[in-house]
Amino acid sequence: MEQNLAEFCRILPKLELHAHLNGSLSNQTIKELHKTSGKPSTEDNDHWKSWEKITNQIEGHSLEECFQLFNITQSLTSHPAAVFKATQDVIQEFANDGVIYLELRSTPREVPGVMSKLEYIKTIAEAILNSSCQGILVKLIVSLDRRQGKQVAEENLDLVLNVRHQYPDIIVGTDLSGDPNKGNIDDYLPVLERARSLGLKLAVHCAEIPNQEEVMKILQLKPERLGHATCIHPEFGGSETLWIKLLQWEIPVEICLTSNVRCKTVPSYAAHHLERVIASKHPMTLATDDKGVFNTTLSQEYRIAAECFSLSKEDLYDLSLASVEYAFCTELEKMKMKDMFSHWKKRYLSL
Ligand code: 6MZ
Repeated sequence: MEQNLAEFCRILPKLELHAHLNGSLSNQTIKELHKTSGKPSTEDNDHWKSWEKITNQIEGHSLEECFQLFNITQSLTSHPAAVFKATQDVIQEFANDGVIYLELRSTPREVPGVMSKLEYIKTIAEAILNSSCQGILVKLIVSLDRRQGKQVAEENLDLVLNVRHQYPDIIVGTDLSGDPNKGNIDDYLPVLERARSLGLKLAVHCAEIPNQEEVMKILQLKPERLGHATCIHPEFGGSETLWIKLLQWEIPVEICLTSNVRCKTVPSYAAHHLERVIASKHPMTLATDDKGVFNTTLSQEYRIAAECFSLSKEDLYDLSLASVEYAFCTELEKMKMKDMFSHWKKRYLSL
């Protein structure tokens, strides 16, 4: 059964390990949330206009502009019903794109008088638990925002620890994210260590922009996964020492091609650090980061990787299958996914 590349990438079972909830909202979800938001329409319209204008810019935008876009979607997921709907819509959209395993991440957020941080996290977990979407397993990673300071990070971790026992199969890890130009990594290393000591897996945004000292500290933490890992190789603003450490410690990297190109942290797809990662056979997974903001899908990321780095369909299959090892789920869940991959291979890839 021969498919064209785009269709092959869509039906290929895939794992999405790096997706921020509020960056992943589709235009459809945003429109629907708008309609029911009940906010003064002028404010809503302004948000909507700048959203459409910026996400449609093919040539991309700066990291700073990206971070303004998150404020727009976050203004719509400002009460529990909207958070619930947003979560379920995102799950459905990933499933429609052939994603069989999704780790959604989101930063606890409160809206005074409307929603506490605890309600925010619980609402996402409930939306996952009650999703009627078939064929996709979903987990939650709670993000710590590097713009918010160490006290908020500690408070957010306490919150996670309080609520985790209610959702032991869903809340699996912690992420450090947020504008890489802001914050000091030293403030967050102790809280990440504490999260790990209490059984949470760590996914840490790393080297989205050059910062050799910070990157070394994150590598030394040895998180389970690194987000982006852009400026680690010496040709990408890192250094030989950092690159060697990354390879030596075999920390899997979450590669977000379109996100990096559109935020201009890499010059183009062809000049993306994925080439170095592939050449070194370093563990990695492809991810969307913010599929709404960057107007992409996971299957599109697979297709772009195949076209830019001459990957065959077998390579794409192997790449997707390898992601199972890096997922924050149980060994039994991994076994079931591997089983499902081998059935799929027999059907679609047997030569
Ligand atoms: C760093 C990012 C990011 O948490 O409200 N976020 N952090 N680098 C990126 N690369 C572009 N993309 C998204 O989702 C939005 C939040 O995710 C983080 C930012 O903190 C952003 O505010 P949630 O669901």
